[in-house]
Amino acid sequence: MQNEEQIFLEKIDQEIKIEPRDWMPDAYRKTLIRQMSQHAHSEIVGMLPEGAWITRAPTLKRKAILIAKVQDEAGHGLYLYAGTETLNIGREEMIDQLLTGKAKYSSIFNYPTLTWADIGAIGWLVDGAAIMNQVPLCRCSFGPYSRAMIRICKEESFHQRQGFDILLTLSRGSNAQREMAQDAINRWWWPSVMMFGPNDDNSPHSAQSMAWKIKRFSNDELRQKFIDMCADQAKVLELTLPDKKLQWNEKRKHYDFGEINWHEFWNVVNGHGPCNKERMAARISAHENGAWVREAADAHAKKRRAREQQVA
Ligand code: BYC
Repeated sequence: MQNEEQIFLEKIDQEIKIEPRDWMPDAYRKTLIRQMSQHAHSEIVGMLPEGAWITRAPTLKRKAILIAKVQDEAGHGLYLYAGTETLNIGREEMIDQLLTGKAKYSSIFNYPTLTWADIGAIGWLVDGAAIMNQVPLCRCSFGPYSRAMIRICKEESFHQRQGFDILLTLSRGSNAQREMAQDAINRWWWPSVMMFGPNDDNSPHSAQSMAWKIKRFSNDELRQKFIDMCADQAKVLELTLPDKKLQWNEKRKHYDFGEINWHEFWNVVNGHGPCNKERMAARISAHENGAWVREAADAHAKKRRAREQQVA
């Protein structure tokens, strides 16, 4: 084994972070670029379904909270793009990969937000799933990713609390509000369970990513933790999860659950979900309408560089 590779593996073994200037195998770099950029894209596309409710939030307080949450997601996208850039890929290339459909973003953001209760369900379930997946990423072997995740997770836990609070308020409200909350949970439950990705047997990247300590738990391990957490929290909400097979298994000390519809999952991942086209069209339009901002920022940077050169 080459010396550089040996040093890299020893660092992984001893939980020493890999930093951008350290030697790393090309496949490690590529895996991180893939996962981190897809994660960044998910944060940015994830602003769309919730952003649609900013103008329709039921109170001023709920509106202010939702605006803050959506802004947090923009911030998460930016830390993650900046972290990915340390791996030697430019922001423009990453954005191009998203807009041309070469890079993925999370399947969950291809579902519509039909009622205000969906904002509660997204906060409770989608942010809940995100936290379950992302807290272990704070211990990821790549320094910039792990550090970005520490801040992101702090904000995500506030997001989950606000979602739970919306659902609790609706659940304790009128019959119509309670029904709206239940309907949102019915629609968001299975897509949230799918967010963790394919079963371990069908996850081509998991084994290597776990060996490199990028991922700390497998897709199925995280999915099980999420289901266990939600099954208990649903009791507090006095609402139900739409799975007749959901049942505590005393032997496994986990909840058993029903079959996941993998056909639906892959259909959404491959671009045929209810909102894939709408989401991409919104991002393409935002990118085109933002061209003048990029041009102005470039012109400003060029002017500043020229001034600095004159002074030097
Ligand atoms: N959607 O071998 P696998 C958030 C793809 S939360 C679409 O298991 P890996 C937010 C996968 O990319 C959401 N595609 O892959 C929350 C791969 O395809 P490629 C974002 C999926 O990478 C609230 C193929 O299936 N979070 O941001 O080891 C508000 C095989 O999968 C999905 C993250 O990205 C999916 N659900 O594991 C706002 C967390 N699942 O790349 C925002 C970081 C799998 O070969 N990412 N695929 O073409 C991860 O932890 C991992 O990348 C995954 C997948 C667990 C998602």
